[in-house]
Amino acid sequence: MSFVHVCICISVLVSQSLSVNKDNFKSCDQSGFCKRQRNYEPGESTYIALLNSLKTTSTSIELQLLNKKNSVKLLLQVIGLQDNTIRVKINELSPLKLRYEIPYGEVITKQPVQQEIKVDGSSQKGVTFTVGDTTGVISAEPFRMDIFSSNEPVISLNARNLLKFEHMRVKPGWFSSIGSGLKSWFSQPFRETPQPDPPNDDHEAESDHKEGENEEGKEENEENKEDEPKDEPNMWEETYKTFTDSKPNGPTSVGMDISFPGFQFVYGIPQHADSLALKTTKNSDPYRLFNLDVFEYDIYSPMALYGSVPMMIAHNEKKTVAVFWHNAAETWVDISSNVADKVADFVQGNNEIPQTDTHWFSESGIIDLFIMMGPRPKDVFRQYALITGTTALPPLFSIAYHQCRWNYNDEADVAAVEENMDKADIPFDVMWLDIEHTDGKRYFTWANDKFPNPKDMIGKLSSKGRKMVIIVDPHLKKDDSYDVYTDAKSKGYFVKNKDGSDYEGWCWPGTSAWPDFINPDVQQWWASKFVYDTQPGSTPDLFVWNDMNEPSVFNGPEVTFLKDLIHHGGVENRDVHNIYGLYVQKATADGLVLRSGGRDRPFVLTRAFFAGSQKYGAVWTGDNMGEWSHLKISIPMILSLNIAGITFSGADIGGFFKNPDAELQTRWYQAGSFYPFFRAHAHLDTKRREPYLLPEENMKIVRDAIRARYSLLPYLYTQFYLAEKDGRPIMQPLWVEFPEETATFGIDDNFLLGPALLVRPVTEQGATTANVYFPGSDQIWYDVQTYAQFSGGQEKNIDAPLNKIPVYQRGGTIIPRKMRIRRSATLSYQDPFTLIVCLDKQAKALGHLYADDYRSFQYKNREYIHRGLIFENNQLESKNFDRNSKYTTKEWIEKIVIAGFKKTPNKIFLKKSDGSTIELGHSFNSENKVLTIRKPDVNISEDWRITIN
Ligand code: NBV
Repeated sequence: MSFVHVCICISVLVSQSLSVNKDNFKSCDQSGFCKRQRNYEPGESTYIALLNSLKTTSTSIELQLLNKKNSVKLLLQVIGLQDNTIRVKINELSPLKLRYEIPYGEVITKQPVQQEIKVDGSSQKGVTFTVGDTTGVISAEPFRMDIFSSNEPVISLNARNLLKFEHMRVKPGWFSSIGSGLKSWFSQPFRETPQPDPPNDDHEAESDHKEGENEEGKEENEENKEDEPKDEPNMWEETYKTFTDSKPNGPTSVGMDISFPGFQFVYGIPQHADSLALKTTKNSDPYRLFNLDVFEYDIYSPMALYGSVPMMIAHNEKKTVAVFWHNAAETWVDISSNVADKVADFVQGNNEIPQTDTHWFSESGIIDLFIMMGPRPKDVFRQYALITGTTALPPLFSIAYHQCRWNYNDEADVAAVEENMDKADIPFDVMWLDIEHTDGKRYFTWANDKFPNPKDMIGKLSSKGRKMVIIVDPHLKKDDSYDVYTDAKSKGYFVKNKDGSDYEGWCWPGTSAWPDFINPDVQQWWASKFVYDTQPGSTPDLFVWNDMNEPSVFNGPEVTFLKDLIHHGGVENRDVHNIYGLYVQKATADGLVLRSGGRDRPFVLTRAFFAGSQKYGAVWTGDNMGEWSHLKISIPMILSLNIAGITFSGADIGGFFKNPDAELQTRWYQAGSFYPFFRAHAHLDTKRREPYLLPEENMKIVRDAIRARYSLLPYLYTQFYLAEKDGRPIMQPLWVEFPEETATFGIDDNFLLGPALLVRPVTEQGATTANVYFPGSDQIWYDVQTYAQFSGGQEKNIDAPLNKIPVYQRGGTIIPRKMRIRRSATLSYQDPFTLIVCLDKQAKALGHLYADDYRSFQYKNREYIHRGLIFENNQLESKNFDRNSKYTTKEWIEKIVIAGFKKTPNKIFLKKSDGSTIELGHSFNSENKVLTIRKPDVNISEDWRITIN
């Protein structure tokens, strides 16, 4: 198929009925290792733990595991980590070649802090240990591991005996036929791979088997070759369509079952277009994690999409635990609901409890599992954040509204859109340009005929506080007159074919090559391209969007790289496939930081991602469709990303493909105004659909939704600040705040934005009512428009005509807002705040207010304001939450609204930090019980107290 043909197909499909072409993507049956691992039924257990190999340090336990069938040994390491977390690594004891391990740096920033692990006892049956509040049991025969929280089993590894290592070996019959020179070459590790984590303090105890045992291991392999698994198709070479994967290392997959006794609900492992609660895969393929550009993706499907976070949370009314499968190769996860069989028989007897069984398998690498013991959802988020990092505090503009389209055609078009938005009085912060802004899809260039003066164009946006984002994809056009390409080529920076030549494939520019972002030098080189003098047309108000970074290759297998392509250090794409996109975004973000000399926060949107991508910017859910079902599924998709750490995420408002009607657009804007990342986008072939083009009634409703988002930016920004500290999601499933409420476990059409706002977007065509689930039987929820009160612990059908978004503030919370809506968020930096206080049943409320310069890293130098707002005993007080902060601002408080105030107040006084007291004006609405206090006029950095008599 030619490049032109690909493009024609794409545009023909855009106008026809849409659904994914499943033929372009492998099913489990078409993937050799998936089929082998999934069908693996060991019957009796294959592995035993060799208790005489037990080695311990103060923070780790090591044991050898023996495969009884082929005598190959594995090394099990159990490492205690800070904050109730355990790391379990299983690798071949004597691999023929070192298996790939993701280095510390981008996914996991640094070696996690270790914690004491105590071996409580060992017998011929196994070993018991304790880490913090957690106990664990390693049973020897058969090998399994059970983890207990408060004496209840919560996680079992290999309880179903599905641990399976396709150990490195030479093709049967081949090793004996080669000479001794080649044999000894095989005993050398052929690439640099990180070594297992050293124990904290006892280097003596470090394994004595890494070097030198390769030979022994191979002898074992050779000796036991009759016991090797029978050769199955696709073990030593695999063909899919016209593509042959040469598999130079043969079969290398790793797999293991992970059971969650007592848990019926599991969540996470984005990215899939599916419900938030993961489903059993008994009658489908497993959930697949393999970064792919899936054209017109299906919904309610376990198919892989653009990004992968192999992190799963299990939750019940008593506990929340999570696992992170730290492996960047193609991975599949099977899920089934079952009844637990006996747990570690020497610890406790038979007991039948419901459980979710999962089975994980990756094509290569090792088993490196982080077990986060919670016990509450918030603990799990913090524990996961300690490993992979948190979402970096975004600049304020980037959480405001983004206007995007493929494409805004030229400078006049950009100016017209801006003018029309202003005429319609619709705020927006960012104008986006897609691939057509370039000279022939050569990124870092401009189509000079259409964009002759990019700096002036951006300057015009800047004058209204606005920014521009342009797309920079990772495929570089093969063109000897394109300096970015020739520079990378001359430096040897492209991803290589297995024969060492530069890999070439097709993408938007035609024949292209891909910088090898796995290489830190390439990351630096790429970053340097964003420096002002280097990137043409750049200004401090120009930001970046990385698309197609799975990477998407039109003529590649499954529209991506061949698995036997070679990256830096001789690593195959097979090993690192799912982290390529993360490195693209990371290198781009580095570039934006570099260009400002480290002063300004970057903004980079990425399509492909992995665990840890949250550190580098925002993610969106790719090419969705302008259909009601896609609006609906956007909520669980973004929730799933949020609980897996990727909190700064959103979906294309309106849907990328197709032409949504006015009602769908309106409802989508209403929902999208509560996405953490809020951007409208549309395909090249769709009708223009900027919000001012909507029929007037719809336009006004959309404008109100966007303006409401702007008024909430201070709250949202505060949430991002708090989340940067503790990894909490921005958009949250209800069970995160109400972990004991079983009715919330399956809900994914209501969500919380931060802890205080309950949102139930209307996602059904023609609907004029919506079922809202108000969580918390002791809670009061206040309609954010009318302050009407609703009791928690009930589902209620609410009137939701087109102009209504069911949104409620939780009693007991205080939300800072800015009610003066300007053309852009940047213009509101100095504007005053309104505090919305919604009282709980005890007439109390709490909130945070965070402010800084909204754009730079100066907040890391203590230049911020973080106030605690506390209402109790009819007093509202602002306290400094951080004595170390030292920021001054002109922002002040212009109004305070207190909802749920029971009696008519008499007098209201404000006491300031200088000791002065003044009386404040107020009004009280006895019908909806809302007290409005006017003009306290206090600077937000001050201490103050308001007393209501
Ligand atoms: O760059 C063009 C599009 C972009 O608008 C979209 O958001 C990306 O997800 N891109 C995909 C490539 C073409 C898709 C058909």
